[in-house]
Amino acid sequence: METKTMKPFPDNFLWGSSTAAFQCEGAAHEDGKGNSVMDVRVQDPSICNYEVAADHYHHYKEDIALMKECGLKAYRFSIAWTRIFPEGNGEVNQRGVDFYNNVINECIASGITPIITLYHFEYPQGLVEQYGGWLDRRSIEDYVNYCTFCFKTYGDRVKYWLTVNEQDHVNHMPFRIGFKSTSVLEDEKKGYLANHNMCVAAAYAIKACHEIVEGGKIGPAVCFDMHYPTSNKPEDGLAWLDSMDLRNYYVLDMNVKGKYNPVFKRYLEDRDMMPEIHEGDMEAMKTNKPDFIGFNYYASKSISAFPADEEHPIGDLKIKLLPAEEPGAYKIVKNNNLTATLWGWEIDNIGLECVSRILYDRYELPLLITECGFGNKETPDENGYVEDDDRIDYLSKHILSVKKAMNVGVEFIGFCSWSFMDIVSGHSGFSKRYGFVRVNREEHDLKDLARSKKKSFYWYKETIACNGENIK
Ligand code: BGP
Repeated sequence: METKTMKPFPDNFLWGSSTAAFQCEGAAHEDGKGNSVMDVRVQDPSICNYEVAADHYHHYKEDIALMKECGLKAYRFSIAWTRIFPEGNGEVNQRGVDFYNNVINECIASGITPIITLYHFEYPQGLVEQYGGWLDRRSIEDYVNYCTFCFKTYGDRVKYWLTVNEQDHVNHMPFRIGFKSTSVLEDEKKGYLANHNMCVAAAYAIKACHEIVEGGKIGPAVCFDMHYPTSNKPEDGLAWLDSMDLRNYYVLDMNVKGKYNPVFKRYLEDRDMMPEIHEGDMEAMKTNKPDFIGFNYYASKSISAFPADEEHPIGDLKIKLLPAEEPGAYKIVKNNNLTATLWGWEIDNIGLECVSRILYDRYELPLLITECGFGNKETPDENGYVEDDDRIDYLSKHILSVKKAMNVGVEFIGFCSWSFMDIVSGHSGFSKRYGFVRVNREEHDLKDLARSKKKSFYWYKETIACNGENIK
């Protein structure tokens, strides 16, 4: 809806930026850190691993000084669980504890609100080896113990917490849960068991946060792409409803409403993937709701009907990374109305406005955008300067969509871009860059890891300084 006037961003809006430990820290085997599933992941040799990353572990002071110079109000980062508990449980590693104390203190001294993700893909390999990790109920207790330790140790200074990053993506990627893929159907079944255990664990972590952290606020950080029906054919509309239930709502419905939405439940039962629900599980979710919804937004998807037939029977999941199409449910098709990044992610800021309204309507909780950004290949000039106009264009349009959603009543806590400096991409190594700050390294050549400000750094600084007045 258009309005004659536009509401400004509130004064306490958290202008932020994000990273994740395994993608930025490096020092993968330093100071007592244990292995996570990301460390032992078998990598495509053409892209870099996480050993050095952006070397934030050794550059954190410099990086936070740059955040201060940019005027960031918030820095969202994750704790690498295995720096604190190298095996996932048991002995605490004090050097890991100290590192995050230093990062938090540096943020606070710089006037930056820390927002901590407790679990961003880096599941302890030790727990996988001890009992199969998320596939076992013991994972619930170990996660809650780890979170409780973090709340007690850092909760005097950290008031914003995120339970699990992109749970949907973890569920569908066996390597992120720590098991070897067998058949897609078996993988999916395990993924939904892990999903259930994660939801129970998150509920008890929320409880612990509320009990331990004075004034603490905690929520999930889901991935929530906008989905549209490809056409006005009723079949596409129905497929869109299915994709929203099966891919977008199911985690949040468990987190916020304490229930399996009916379509998701029927889907799991019909495909023989329904996990066992123990007494008290759903009650724990229902009574320990998040305080806000954190979500990552990058792109939208166009959804078409995909009726099952002899050639494509129900359950014929062919796509291994993420089941992007499933006979009898839906498929994802190219949206000819949108342009895309070099990696095919369709750029759609209006989708962010739609998602914001959908989430706020359905869950009635304030929103925090935990990731939003533009990945690109970049060539700097001789001073390390990058003219990343595409990134500025992407971000200013997406922030405008936040402003428009806010203008019609959606409540936001803040906006965290992905990512503050260049870090290792989740799937595409160091050649896919997202930062406001360039890190001087290539895929396999570490160079000097020097930091240099890109054009977008100055643009974000100006945006924060005028509290988004320049976003029109
Ligand atoms: C999200 C993850 C991030 C980050 C981002 C960009 O899914 O939470 O960790 O990687 O996507 O993805 P990529 O790095 O693959 O471009």
